[in-house]
Amino acid sequence: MFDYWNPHMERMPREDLRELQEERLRTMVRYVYDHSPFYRQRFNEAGVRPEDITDLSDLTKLPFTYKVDLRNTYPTGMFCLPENRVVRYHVSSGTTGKPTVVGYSKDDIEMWSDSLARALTSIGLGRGDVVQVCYGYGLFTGGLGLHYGAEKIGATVLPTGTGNTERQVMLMQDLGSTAIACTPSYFLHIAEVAEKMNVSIRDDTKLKVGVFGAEPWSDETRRRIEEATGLKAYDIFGTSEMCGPAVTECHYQNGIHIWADKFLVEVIDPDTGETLEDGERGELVITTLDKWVIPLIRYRIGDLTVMESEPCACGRTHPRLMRILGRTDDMIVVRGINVFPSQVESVLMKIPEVGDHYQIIVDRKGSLDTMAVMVEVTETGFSDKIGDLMTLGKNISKELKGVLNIVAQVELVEPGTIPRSEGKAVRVIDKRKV
Ligand code: DLL
Repeated sequence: MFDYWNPHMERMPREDLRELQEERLRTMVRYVYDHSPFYRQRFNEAGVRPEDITDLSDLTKLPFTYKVDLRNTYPTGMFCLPENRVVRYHVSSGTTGKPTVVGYSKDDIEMWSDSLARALTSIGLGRGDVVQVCYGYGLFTGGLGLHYGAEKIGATVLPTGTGNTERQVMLMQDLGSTAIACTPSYFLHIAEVAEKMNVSIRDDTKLKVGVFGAEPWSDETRRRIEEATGLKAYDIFGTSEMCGPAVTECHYQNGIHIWADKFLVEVIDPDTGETLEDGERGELVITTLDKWVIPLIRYRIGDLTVMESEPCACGRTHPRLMRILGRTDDMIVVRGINVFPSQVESVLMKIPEVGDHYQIIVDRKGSLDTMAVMVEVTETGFSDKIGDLMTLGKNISKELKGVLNIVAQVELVEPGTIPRSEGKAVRVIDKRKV
């Protein structure tokens, strides 16, 4: 049941993988130098020439690239192939400034689908599965990415996209979806709507696998989803710049397998740029080894993670990313203390009376930052005994203080109060920025 899509590549001995990476890196560095005025200028400024890069130890000679480079060269200034070789565009919105445009050649789409074919196979999907894709279709990479990956492995795709949640539940039942792909926050909403429709995901549908990502989520949320619905909930990661959703955990759920023949990953200290060791938390940097319209060279994705290079129990030899904590720019700084929404989520989801939805509101009173956490309480937890709720509020505040070392004002609200999302959930409202 848990097969390999490409056993030769997925189980390749580390030494051979390294050689393959080196060969591909040399080719890629020469390619971008010859095809992109942007990269040529960057390399020239850093005083590095393609022939200086012979093996992986030379990687750090190459300059970093950043999201702002894509913005500054909007729309197609970083493309290495002419536009008539581009078969698709995706555009990521971003909250400020110009969006980023990613172009794909036929080979780029093939590389992306192949990456997902390996990933989806590793979580037991294949022919006979019905994969309901409820990521957004369109400029966002989630919908079309999963769509092509699932078709490649011979599964049946149900391309419902986002929204119209009652109809999602009806089609899930009527067409027998066995897997669902969406943001974890949207899945929580779908489960809630199903319950209101008297549909039990566990008993009244064939769903067995969730492919959840595009936003940070915690192991505690995973546990809740699995316990409430009987699904196996897998983490999927990707960014529009690397292609889109591309890599997942395998059925051991022990880190995201990042295909080393396609993506060369480093984890660095975000402040100094120094390469970190396995097990150390830092910023993810990606060099693409098989992508031709917009190759990335030492691209600072901005997400914080921890890398593990030991082969996984499943036999795959590629490095693993041990959960993505969030982007450095998702981090909120409250009174000088760094807080990631995913840390708040981990604390909250351990408390049984707390529902699945929360929101963090940061503000400034005078010169002092304040942080409030709006927390939905479960139907059963929401007793009308004021005393119980006060105790719960105090407990949550104490737990948050213990982990984050910050005093947060906890506001308990009734189930259904916090707006639900169909895509990436809005976890933080930072009123200091308004
Ligand atoms: O979110 C691509 C995607 C679609 C991934 C569907 C997974 C599933 P962007 O919109 O460019 O692309 O956003 C990428 O989202 O840098 C992370 O900060 C965050 N992110 C994506 N997956 C995860 C995850 C898509 N599994 C940004 N855990 C990334 C935590 C994630 N954060």
